[in-house]
Amino acid sequence: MQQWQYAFPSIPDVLRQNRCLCPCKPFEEKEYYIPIRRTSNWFGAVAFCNSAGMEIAEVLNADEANALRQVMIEEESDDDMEFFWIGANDLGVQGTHRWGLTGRPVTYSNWTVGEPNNALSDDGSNQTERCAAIAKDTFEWNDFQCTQHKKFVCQQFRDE
Ligand SMILES: [Ca+2]
Repeated sequence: MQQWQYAFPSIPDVLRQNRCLCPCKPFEEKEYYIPIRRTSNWFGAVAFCNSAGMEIAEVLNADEANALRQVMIEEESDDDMEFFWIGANDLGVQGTHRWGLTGRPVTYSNWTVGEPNNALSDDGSNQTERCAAIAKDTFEWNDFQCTQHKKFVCQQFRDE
């Protein structure tokens, strides 16, 4: 599995500033893409989507959730337990989830019961879970340590 290595230490600072760095068009039709055979930590996923002219995926309502579900169903995989990074995170203020680099608050969500639990890592690094991923089998969300490597979902607006 090819892994995307990318140092992007400024993202938490950017998120704390709560600025919109991406095209902020929440009501336009968009498409989701899952880069084939590529995994990354959450920061690298953001960077990869941006480098491809896209953004880390936002899921703003039930219609978008259904669209993302279709893309995930079509994604070939041997592991039904896979998770895919999406843009939701609480890197800026713990417990307050926002989308990617747009800073939009997370209003629609589909957290698994008991999530996000902001769990503490067991590797002694003192990291907690600040970045969200969506499950391939249930389409429910869970928060994970942002440094974990997972597949991820980008989005692109159709008129661009
Ligand atoms: Ca969690």
